[in-house]
Amino acid sequence: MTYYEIAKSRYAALGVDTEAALSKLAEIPIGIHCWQGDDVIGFDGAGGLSGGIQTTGNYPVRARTFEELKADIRMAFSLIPGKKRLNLHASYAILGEDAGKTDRDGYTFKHFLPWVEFAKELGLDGIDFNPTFFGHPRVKDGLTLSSPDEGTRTFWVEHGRRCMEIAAELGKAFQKPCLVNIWIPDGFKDVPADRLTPRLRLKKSLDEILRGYDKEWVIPAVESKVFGIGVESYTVGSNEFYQNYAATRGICCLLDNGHYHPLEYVSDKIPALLAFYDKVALHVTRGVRWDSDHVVLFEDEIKEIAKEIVRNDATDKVLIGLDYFDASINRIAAWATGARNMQKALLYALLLPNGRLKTLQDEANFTALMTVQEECKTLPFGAVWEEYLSRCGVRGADWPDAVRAYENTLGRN
Ligand code: RNT
Ligand code: ZN
Repeated sequence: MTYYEIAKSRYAALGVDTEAALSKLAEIPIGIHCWQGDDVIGFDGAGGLSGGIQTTGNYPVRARTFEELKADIRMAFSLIPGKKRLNLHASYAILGEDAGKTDRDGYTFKHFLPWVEFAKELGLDGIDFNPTFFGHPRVKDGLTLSSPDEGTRTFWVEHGRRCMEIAAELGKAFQKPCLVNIWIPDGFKDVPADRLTPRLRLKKSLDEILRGYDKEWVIPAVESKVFGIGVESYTVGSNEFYQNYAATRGICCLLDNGHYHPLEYVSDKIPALLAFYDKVALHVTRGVRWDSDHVVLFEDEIKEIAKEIVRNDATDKVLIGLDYFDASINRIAAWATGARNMQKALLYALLLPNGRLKTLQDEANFTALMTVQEECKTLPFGAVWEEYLSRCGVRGADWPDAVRAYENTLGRN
């Protein structure tokens, strides 16, 4: 018997079908963020990061051009099993002859066509999209959609509207709806005098962005945040603001697990939102003491998040995307580690006797609920994971060797 066959029978004894788990896993798309490859810098030359998000580290060989980023994505994706989507920020526009002439309020689908071609070449499931409301000179006094300066506010509204149009085309190009996530950096470092008016302006701006969007191909989402570096005292787009906004406008909430107080868990928020929303979007990250965007590891909270997706039968309701950026290590290894861990967590959840565990809870058999869950932790999960990688044609534990070999061929610095 092979390692996998032994595992299969071990799981079968618990009533878990490993084959069903493997087929299900292969169907769950993961949105992989383009911005891990270049420290969230982008191509539109608008400037470095600003507004409460920060990349730390200066590991060499980051991708500096479209060609370099494509090569790195190709390499990273070859190490990631399963169904993949590419998550793009508007700042990765390929402006060509429009460079220096067209600003973010003038971007159109043509500036993203080279990305569509690339995603098709890689056989991806689709592209998700994000307006980029940061790292740009038109961010005025730290504000965008909530700015009291009407010229600034309308510039960013127009950017948002353009992005909705681009997203509709992206959706059509892949015949899969495109998730458009709105995150803005707006907030104040110190105690504000007025917490309401900026929120009213944000509400108005969002309404303007959402006016007449293509409901068939675009899934709009709003992402809240508790605080950012330099924006510690007040965040315009807070959790309560966006949850109410999304609920009243029939759009989606995006939960980033780095964006809450350390003892608030996104795994618990997923089922709370599933009770009211048809779809919930995620940014899976790992915050170390703050929203530090460390690489996702195979740790408890990511397992818990995956369990909430799987056992609530919500694999087509929860839109999974990754959002981390570590510039202190090889960026391809960062991409591959986090994306593989998301897949691992989903497989781990798919291999639990979820029906039986729910029954134990309903029967108030809390002793068995605890002991069965504990026993599951030492089942031969690794054998099923390795089987998955080999069926997907993706390298196993020696994958970092491939990254090192690739890195040695680059000669970028
Ligand atoms: C920032 C948000 C946001 C960004 C990306 C680049 O705190 O998490 O989602 O990380 O859009
Ligand atoms: Zn995020």
